[in-house]
Formats: sequence, C-alpha cells, structure tokens
Amino acid sequence: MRNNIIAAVVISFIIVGAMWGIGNLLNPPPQDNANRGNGILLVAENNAFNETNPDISIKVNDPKEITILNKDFVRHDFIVNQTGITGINTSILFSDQHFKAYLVAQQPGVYEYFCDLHPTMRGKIVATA
Ligand SMILES: [Cu+2]
Repeated sequence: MRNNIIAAVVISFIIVGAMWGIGNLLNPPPQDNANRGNGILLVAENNAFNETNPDISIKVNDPKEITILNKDFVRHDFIVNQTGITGINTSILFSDQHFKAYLVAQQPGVYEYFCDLHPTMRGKIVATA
C-alpha cells in the first residue's frame, strides 16, 4: 500500500515534468524567438525599455517585427501613434505578458514610441528611405 502511494507520487512528478518539457518545446518563451531573423525585442523593466529606451532603426515600407515583453512587476504598455507610421497600441501588459506587432513606416522621419503610464519610458524610431 505504502509503496503504491510512493509510486503514484513518483509517476505524477514524471508526468508533470514531461508535460512541462513538452509545453516549453511547443511554446518557447518569447526571449528565445525575439532575436531570430530581423526582429526586435523590447523588454519593459525598471520603468524603461531595454534599460536605455534605445533608438530603433527601420526602413520605410520594410516591416520589422517587434515584441514588447513586460518583465516588470508593474503594468506597461507600448504606443506608436503618429502620421507616417502604422500605429501600435499594446493596451496594458501585465507581468510576463508580451505583444507582437510590425513596425511599418510609410514616410521617412523620426517617430516616438512610449509607455502611456510612465513618462520616462519613451524612445525614437528612425525611419529612413
Ligand atoms: Cu510603463
């Protein structure tokens, strides 16, 4: 009887472990994907994007995949809303949520990205022809 209980517990651990492993294979965390190809990863943490709110360079009419990942304890969002570039609004991202979009500029220029909740979280998107 006691051995049966121990066996059941051990088997449960093995099953849960296997499911976790399979789940990670099928749906890898976004960090693993974001730097593949020409994608951009912006991590919101400590009230900044990638620590320094870096400039993002793109080419006009050349869509660039962008992933915004909230690794913070507080909520963030990510907004682009100017004429000449396709708008992005992630809405509120809670901890560990991410959002994928494409940056697409129709006209050369310097645009702004920002978090609506934190005035220090803003940076530039530089679109060249
Ligand atoms: Cu924010």
